Amino acid sequence: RVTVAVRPAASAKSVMMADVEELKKVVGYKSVDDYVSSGMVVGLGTGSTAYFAVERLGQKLASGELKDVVAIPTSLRTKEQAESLNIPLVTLDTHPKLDVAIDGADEVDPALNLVKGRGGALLREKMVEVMADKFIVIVDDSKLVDGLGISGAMPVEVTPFCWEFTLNRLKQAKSLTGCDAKLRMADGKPYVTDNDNYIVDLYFTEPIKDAQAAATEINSMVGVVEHGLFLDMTTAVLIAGKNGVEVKLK
Ligand code: ABF
Repeated sequence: RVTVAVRPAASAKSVMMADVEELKKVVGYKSVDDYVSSGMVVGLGTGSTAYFAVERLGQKLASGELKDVVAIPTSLRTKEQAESLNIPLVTLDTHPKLDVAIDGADEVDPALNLVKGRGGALLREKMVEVMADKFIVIVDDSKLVDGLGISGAMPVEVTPFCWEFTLNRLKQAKSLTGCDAKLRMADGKPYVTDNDNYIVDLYFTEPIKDAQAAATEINSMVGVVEHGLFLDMTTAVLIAGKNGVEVKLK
């Protein structure tokens, strides 16, 4: 009797997931290959796409292809990944200027403005990325949107103190008409960021009309720490799709 082991056919979803992972890896690796040189100070983003940029940097330092690079992580989980790869880490305190920062995004609009923060790391990401001479965004093509705020949450990091007061002010904001606001939860409790703050996620039924006005109004609220609109910051977006990588320059 011969038993033939039959490998279960990969489901369409698992094939698709594998494809997306491959796309993330392609742009993650390319961002380091194209934009990181020896001697640079590099900002390391957070998320499953930025994960591959960190992996590539670790490889090139280990092989000696890159030398004398120091990096600033944008989250505790990126810090842990970088430490596991022996990437030398510094902070903004000693290195307030960076040559390049590389990070993922949740949404990219035609003007290369971004929504970021669904991974919960928006405050440290924005602090690091505004100080970089070049900010390189790495995405698969599912992140491209016609207008910001339509594919999911637009995160706002808020102080835990009177978070509900701040949530209600966000709901009533003139520039955020029609938005719903929800406290981000994890395991039945409020999600807590690396900075011990909470996140209020804003949800829109149509694209944010004036992202700059929205950013200004959100920033004017004292209980708000930071928000996920990354405007006029992008230098280049590397977009991985089935036909390869497209590079969009600001
Ligand atoms: C991080 O990357 C977050 O700002 C953003 O939410 C996330 C996107 O994650 P992924 O690359 O896993 O889609 O920068």
